Amino acid sequence: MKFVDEAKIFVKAGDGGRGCVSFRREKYIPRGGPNGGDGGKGGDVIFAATNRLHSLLDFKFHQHFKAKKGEHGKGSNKHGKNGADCLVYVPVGTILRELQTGEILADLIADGERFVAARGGIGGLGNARFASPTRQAPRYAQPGQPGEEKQISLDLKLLADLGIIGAPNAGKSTLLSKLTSAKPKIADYPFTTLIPNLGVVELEDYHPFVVADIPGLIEGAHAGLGLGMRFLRHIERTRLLVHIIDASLGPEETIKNWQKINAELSAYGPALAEKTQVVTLNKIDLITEDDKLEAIKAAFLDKGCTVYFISAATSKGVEELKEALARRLQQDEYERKD
Ligand SMILES: Nc1nc2c(ncn2[C@@H]2O[C@H](COP(=O)(O)OP(=O)(O)OP(=O)(O)O)[C@@H](O)[C@H]2O)c(=O)[nH]1
Ligand SMILES: [Mg+2]
Repeated sequence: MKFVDEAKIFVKAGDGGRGCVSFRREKYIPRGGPNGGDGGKGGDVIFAATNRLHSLLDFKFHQHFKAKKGEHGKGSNKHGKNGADCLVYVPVGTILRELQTGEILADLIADGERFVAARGGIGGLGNARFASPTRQAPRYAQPGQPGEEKQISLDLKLLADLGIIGAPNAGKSTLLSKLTSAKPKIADYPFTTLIPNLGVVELEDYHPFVVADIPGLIEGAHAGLGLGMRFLRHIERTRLLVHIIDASLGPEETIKNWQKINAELSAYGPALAEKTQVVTLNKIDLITEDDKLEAIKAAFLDKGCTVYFISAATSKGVEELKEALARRLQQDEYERKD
């Protein structure tokens, strides 16, 4: 599947229909009054956010969106029909900006949320509207107004409650597959995940929450190494991060890896560096001596950090972690409401 998170498009709302100039012509009524109807309103271009889309891929192939024109007014006081709106579906999490100025027009964050990006022109009035005692046969009507047009940039930042970060091959996707019903690609080589994966955690007694698994980070990502930091934008809006580290490498390596990734997050900016992290040490099935685990735990405690131990492969510790994450997110929700 291709993943696209940026696009540029052009939108044009429908022009309003022209008002009509017309007069009643009937037998035995030699000089009928004006009866030109009004033009219809042009359609709007409306963006609608949907949970069914997760990428802006469609916009690579389709960049022009036009709503229909309003119909012109007709004789016998018939008004033109309004032009149909043009509905453009985008994934939840899409930010719309005016291309030239960069000004944010809308940030669609809820399923079903809508935004009118370009308004259709109103229809012109027909000559019937201009009749007055002194001007009984007006020979003019209004033109319709043009529909708005804009160049818009679309910028997708996925919305997830929880982001899973870590080095390549640490087990991020395996954890996602154990926490949710998502089926991401899992393999024993770095950069298996090339695009973000999303899943939903459903636990009794807790609100469901969305988890995002992104491609692995490596030292130098801020300078463009590996897949770089291109995908970090998709966890910018999370409330909590799970930082997963392969613990089978021993205490020193584990701490070092953790710090390297944190340095990359800091290079990206404070938004991610300051997010709360749940440090999760994975692959404990590969560690046979208990004292090794203790040493790792102590090393992290030394840094002021409590850790979770899991084996994403065997599921050991995964249920406990899942519940802890659900609890923290719920707590965070309550604190926000206070
Ligand atoms: N022994 C063991 N292997 C694991 C565990 N978790 C994941 N693995 C293996 O580690 C390899 C990498 O797992 P992934 O889940 O693809 O890792 P990732 O962090 O998503 O990797 P990228 O997408 O490349 O960044 C796979 O071969 C997994 O089967 C674990 O708890 N124990
Ligand atoms: Mg992966």
